Amino acid sequence: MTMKKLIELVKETRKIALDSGSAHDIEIKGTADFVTKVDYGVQEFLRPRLREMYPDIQFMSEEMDNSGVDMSGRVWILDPIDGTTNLIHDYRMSAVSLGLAENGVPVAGVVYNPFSDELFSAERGGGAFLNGKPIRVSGAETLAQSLVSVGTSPYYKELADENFEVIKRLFICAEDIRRCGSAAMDLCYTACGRIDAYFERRLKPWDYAAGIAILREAGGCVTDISGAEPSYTEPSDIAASNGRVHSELIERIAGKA
Ligand code: LIP
Repeated sequence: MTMKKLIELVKETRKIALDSGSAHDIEIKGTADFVTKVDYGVQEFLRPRLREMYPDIQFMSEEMDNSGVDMSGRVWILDPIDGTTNLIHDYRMSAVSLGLAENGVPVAGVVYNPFSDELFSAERGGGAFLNGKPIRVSGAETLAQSLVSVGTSPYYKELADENFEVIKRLFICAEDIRRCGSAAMDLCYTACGRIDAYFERRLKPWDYAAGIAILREAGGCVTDISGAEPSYTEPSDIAASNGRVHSELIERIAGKA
């Protein structure tokens, strides 16, 4: 697989992603959970092209039935638009997030924000890049030195009390918190040192597969909130960091520090 070909293919989705008319052609999937004609357009642009370029790799995507996918092989894991609510509001913080999993873990990723024209990429053992330039996580040694991005699990309002208790604990001990609305961008911002840690519950594998490959190649650490490998078949509660603050992050989330 050549990353150059993959990057060029993902960048071709820019025209679809910036089509504001399609961004307002919306279906409601659930509480605060939407899909637009842009989501479908990006998915149906990439799906046949990836199959033609890499016929032996399976395909999993947010806006389709993935029940037949066998995670023991190689699988594309696509979020056609991560940050769909941001897209609908023209908040300009959304990304095409394409990960590649091999034997159940991410080994490559491309995350592209068409609004900023920033493309994050990584392949296992090859380093992580932003628009072709190498990126590394920050040097923050403690949460007190950190900017921490948080997610609010907006599709699961029943988690609000629990989530905001954790967010309050992180706010008290960190420099400050941020909330961008795209898990893939949060993981990539951690990879390039713009933020130092990230927490969000009940994310889906397509929200984080590509960003995990990129953040790990940039020297960071991503686990579920118990410290284990996230699932790539079920939703996971994600803790991500520059690695240096990861133990403290897990303890603060658990309320043990
Ligand atoms: C979104 C994530 C975001 C999270 C939302 C949703 P989507 O992905 O990127 O961080 O808070 O609940 O999961 O649904 O826009 O692809």
